This record gives sequence, structure tokens and C-alpha cells, in this order.
Amino acid sequence: MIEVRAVELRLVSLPLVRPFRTSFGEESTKDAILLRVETAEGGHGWGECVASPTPRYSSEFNDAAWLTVREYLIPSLFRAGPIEPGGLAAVTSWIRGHPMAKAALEMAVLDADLRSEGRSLASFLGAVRDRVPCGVSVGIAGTVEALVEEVSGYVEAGYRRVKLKIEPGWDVGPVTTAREAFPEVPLSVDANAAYRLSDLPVFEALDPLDLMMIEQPLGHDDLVEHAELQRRIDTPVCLDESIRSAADARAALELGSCRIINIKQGRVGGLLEARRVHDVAVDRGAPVWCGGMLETGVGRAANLALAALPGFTLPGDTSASDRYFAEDLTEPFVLGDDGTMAVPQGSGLGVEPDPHRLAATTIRSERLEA
Ligand code: NPQ
Ligand code: MG
Repeated sequence: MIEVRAVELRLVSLPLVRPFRTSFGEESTKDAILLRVETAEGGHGWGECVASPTPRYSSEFNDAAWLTVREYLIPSLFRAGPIEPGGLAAVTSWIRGHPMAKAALEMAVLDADLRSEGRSLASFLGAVRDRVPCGVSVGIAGTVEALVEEVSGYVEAGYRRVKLKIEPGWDVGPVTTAREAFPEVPLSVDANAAYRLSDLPVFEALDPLDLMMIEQPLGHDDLVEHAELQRRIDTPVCLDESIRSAADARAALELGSCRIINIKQGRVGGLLEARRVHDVAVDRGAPVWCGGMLETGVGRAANLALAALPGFTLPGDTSASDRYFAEDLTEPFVLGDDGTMAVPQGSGLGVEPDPHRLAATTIRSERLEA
């Protein structure tokens, strides 16, 4: 049981080592809301919200998440009194939507509860490995030469899978060049919903390139068109944006909309729902992998714990801290020579943001008390 008495909200901004461009926009900083909950017993826990400054990846964005946490989630949590972390969803279920805001609070509550029990998040979730294979996501580059050079660096670092962001006008050409330059490297592409079914010729041209998967090619909320596309190509379709819950995962796998699922705890409303998505996929024989949202070390720790579950059989976007940040908020996560990263084993998330780094990166903060 855990009783939250106070919550600190904080918006941090970290410069990225290079701008990250996708089909929906470009970011040169990572701006994230962190939550720190304090318990009646004097414990604490951290959570990170994966929302962005603008509602491009999904409808959520940082200012909305801040308000949702402050005006609705926290007052509901304070009113609830002592709860089990698994009971948080019931306390906040009256609030429609806002999965990323809910997920951040659940992460903080789980971290606080597990810290007080001296148990790691990985162990609580059901981890079966202590290191996970890592992939990397590569933004849309200025030129094909720049793309090949960036990919070279990641291949040399040891990443086990390279995902190329694509958009109309940056697809068959650069991906074919990358495949020719790296014939042995497991490659995938991610369109972040930038195409229509009428772009079928693009996917037919990508089909012979031996890609591990094509991630979220079509509309963020369209399962039927993804099923149509999957029937027409051999490369597995992987869904990201379209899977917002375990129920969505069941629908997508039954419709044949995808053969692989990218699981992000924030997109599905938290780590516990993420585990349910995993369970649905395992039941139906579909591999899953852990997505990434350019998390700081706090969210990265949660991703590594999740990626240690048995169904996470493909390398995820759980890259090392230095892929994104010159200086992380926590001790940096580093890639081993074999392309794997260690799953944190300490209590809760197993990491703690550094107070000096927090002070240096915080743009805004607010404290709420019961
Ligand atoms: C994806 N992530 O799989 C996302 C989308 C994404 C690692 O490719 C700032 C914050 C910029 C979050 C850009 C990766 C972002 C972001 C893209 C998430 O679709
Ligand atoms: Mg994606």
C-alpha cells in the first residue's frame, strides 16, 4: 500500500546531441515532465511523462499533461488515500484519455512502492533477463551520405538493429542505399503514420529490402487499412501509434493489421497496461519490442525493466544515453560491446536523477500537497 501526500511536478529541457527529425517534425531539445511523489511514510518515487511540447506524435502535449496531473490526477490520488499501485487505474479511470499523464503518475507510484519494498521494477514486472539487446532510431537526414555516416557510427557502437525514419520523399532511395551499405545489419523503417494506402507502390518497393518490419506506415487510428496493407506485402507491419491498449492489441492481431507490436508504456497509459499488451501479443505468438520517446534516464530505466519481459524478443529503441544526450539526468546508460544494456537491479526504477543536473535543466516546477 502507498499513500501519496505530496507531488512535485517539474519540466526539464535537455539539449539533444543532434536534432531528431521524423515525418511529423524536428526537435533539438527533449522537454519532459518529471513527477516526484512523496509518501506518508517518508518515501518517494519518480515518474517521467513521455509527452512532447506539441501534439504531433499523439494528442497529448506537455502543457496539457501538466494540467491533467495537477487538476485531475493528483486530486484523485490524494482523495483515494492508501492504495495499491495496481489500484491507481481505477482511481483515475473517470478521467478520459491522457494515457501519458496517467503513465507518468503510475511510474512514480510504482517506484515509490517498490523502493519501500526493496524490490526492482524489473522483478515486479516479471523480467527474465538482466541485459536487453538494443536498437537505435535514426532521424530523417539532410542527405543520403549523412544518413550512411550516422548509421555507420551506430553499427560500430554495436547496436543490434537500426531503424530509419521515413516520410514521403525520403523512403525507397535512402533505405535502398542503407541496405546496400549495410547488407548484414537488421534494418527497419518507421513512417509515424505519414502514408496512405494509395502509397502501396512505396511499400512494394521496400518489400524486397529484407526489412525486419515497417512501423506505423498508415493512419494513427486505422486498423483496417493496415490489415489491407499487411495482406499485400511480405514484410511484417509493426504498429506503434495505433496500439493504445491491450484491447487495441487484440483487435490489431485478430484483424491482421500487424505482426509485431512496439510497446511504449506512456502511449498505453502505464507500465501495467504495457504488460497486458505484452501478454496479449505473447498469447497470439506476436513478437514485441520496447519503443522509445527520447526518455531521460528515469524513463529509460522503466523501458529497460519492461524490455526484460519474456515476449520482448526483438531489439527495442532502448538506446544508450549518449545517443540523445551529452549529459543525462541520471548516471548514463551505456551500451555493452555486445549491443546490450543492463537492466537496473536496484529498488524501484533503480536510478535517481542527479540534483545538480535537475537544477541545471529545470524550466518550471510546482509542488502540490494533500
Ligand atoms: C517512434 N521514437 O517510435 C518515436 C517517436 C518520437 C525513438 O523513434 C521528442 C520526443 C521527439 C519524443 C520524436 C523514436 C520525438 C519523440 C519521435 C518520439 O515513433
Ligand atoms: Mg514509432
